[in-house]
Amino acid sequence: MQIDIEVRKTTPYPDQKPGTSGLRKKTKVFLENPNYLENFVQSIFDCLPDRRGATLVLGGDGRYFNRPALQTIVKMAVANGFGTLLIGQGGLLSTPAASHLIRKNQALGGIVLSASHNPGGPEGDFGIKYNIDNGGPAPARYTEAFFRRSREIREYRIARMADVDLDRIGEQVYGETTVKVIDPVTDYAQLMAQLFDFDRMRRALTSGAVTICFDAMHAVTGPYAKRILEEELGAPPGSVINAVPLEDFGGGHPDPNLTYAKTLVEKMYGPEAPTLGAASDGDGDRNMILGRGFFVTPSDSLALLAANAHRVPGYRDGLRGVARSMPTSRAVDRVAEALGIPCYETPTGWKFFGNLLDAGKITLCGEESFGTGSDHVREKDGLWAVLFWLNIVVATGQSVATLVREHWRRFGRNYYSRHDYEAIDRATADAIMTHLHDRLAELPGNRLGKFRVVQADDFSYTDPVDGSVTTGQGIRILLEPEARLVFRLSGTGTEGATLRIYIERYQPDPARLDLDTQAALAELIELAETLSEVKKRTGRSGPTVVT
Ligand code: VG1
Ligand code: CO
Repeated sequence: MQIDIEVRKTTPYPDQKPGTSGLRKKTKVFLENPNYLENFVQSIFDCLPDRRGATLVLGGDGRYFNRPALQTIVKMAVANGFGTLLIGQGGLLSTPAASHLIRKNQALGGIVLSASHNPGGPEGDFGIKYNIDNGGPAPARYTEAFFRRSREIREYRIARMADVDLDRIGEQVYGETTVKVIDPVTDYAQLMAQLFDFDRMRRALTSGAVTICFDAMHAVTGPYAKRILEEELGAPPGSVINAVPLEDFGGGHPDPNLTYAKTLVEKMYGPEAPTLGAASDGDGDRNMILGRGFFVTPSDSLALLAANAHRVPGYRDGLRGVARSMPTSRAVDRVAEALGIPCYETPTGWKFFGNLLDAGKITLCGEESFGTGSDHVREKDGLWAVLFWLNIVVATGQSVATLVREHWRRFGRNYYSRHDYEAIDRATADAIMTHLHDRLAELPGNRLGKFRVVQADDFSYTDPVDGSVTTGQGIRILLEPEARLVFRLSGTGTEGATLRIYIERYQPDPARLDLDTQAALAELIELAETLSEVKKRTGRSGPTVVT
């Protein structure tokens, strides 16, 4: 079939700068600005000289505008000479599944449509991110090139063709391009079966020795969790809740935390709580882990997975190393020390783990923002983390709470909390960061309450693999006795600016492992507020979100 290619004129936008995880904007920005999507997609394609004949993976989290946006991208990919397009049925692919498909099919890359945990719909958010051939988020050298291109773009290419049938599995040929609609779950489920002890997990779940509740929050992980937990591992029907992906996430906020995963949290703190409770976000890369009446912080989760990895078939041979983003608590550092393996500290965002994983320097990595992953893909992976926990629970026969408490007894506990001041105005946010910056030089050696400042800096990172340097990644204040304050601005928001304050304190005393987190951190929280003048400068009485 001969396909007509149209070259259409366009005018550039000044604001298509990818943030921590792709280009994320209000859905309206995509809907109301002519060619907003087309410009960015063509900018990506223009920066990929090898695209002719190459394979591109396409999918999204199913939010509002996912389908029409995919249709446009398919037509543009055809017009730009890609050889094969692999698309998840219904336009769905979780972020980790897309990462796996890119790797498995030696694709040039992939595009995932998602604004992650941000609400969707015409009043919500939409986003687009590009992943490179290792399956991971495009590193800065790519995103900077996309941005540069987007500011000078004058035309884009699109094929004149009917919409593809996104719901029918199979191949459709358009000129030189084969469009393959595939089951979004199968390959991912196979990968999980290679990593975990499915037989043992199946026995525990079908006998009822272990029970689980997984909240898919009406986002992309529903079909994945249904297939793996209920169909393959035999968890009773209904173990996966809110399992149908909806364009508006059922009116919810697909953010797996104590505030938004309400149904699950109520269940886990109620009389009928299952052994393990878990949730994932819009695009399936985040996870929250709960035991009966017990919440596991993401930082502790990473540390515990590292300490117990030898119990899981895929990691039986041990870990080469671990990594965490700078603001993530240092709980995993202690595990690495005990295991005698390196622990790397990277800037926020999964793209910084890619080189370490590719070079075989690390096996596990994670972030405080409910993200955990390993070298099985190049993204954080929500359902993978849940299966990892399930495997550990089944292998040890211990409850989630017992596992965590024993971990604290062995390593000490890193009390940890993040306070977000969301949607403050940009100028105020910048002024707070400048003010903190100005104080960096005078702080070391000073006393702050009962702490002494041992180091204060603006975090910068030199990638140990390619030597690239990333600066301005957040203000760190390291204290003695061991504690830490971190301040940074979010790179995923779509409204004003969000200041994140991360507060951490290490507690080795076995008698003080069961305190309330906010109470245990109260003095440090106050220090952080005084130091940054956040309340005075924003006029707010406190953070909008506490995790
Ligand atoms: C946030 C988190 C960060 C995470 C990023 C993408 O970024 O803090 O750890 O990698 O979201 O997660 P920021 O810049 O707003 O702090 V997701 O699930 O949106 O892909
Ligand atoms: Co996400």
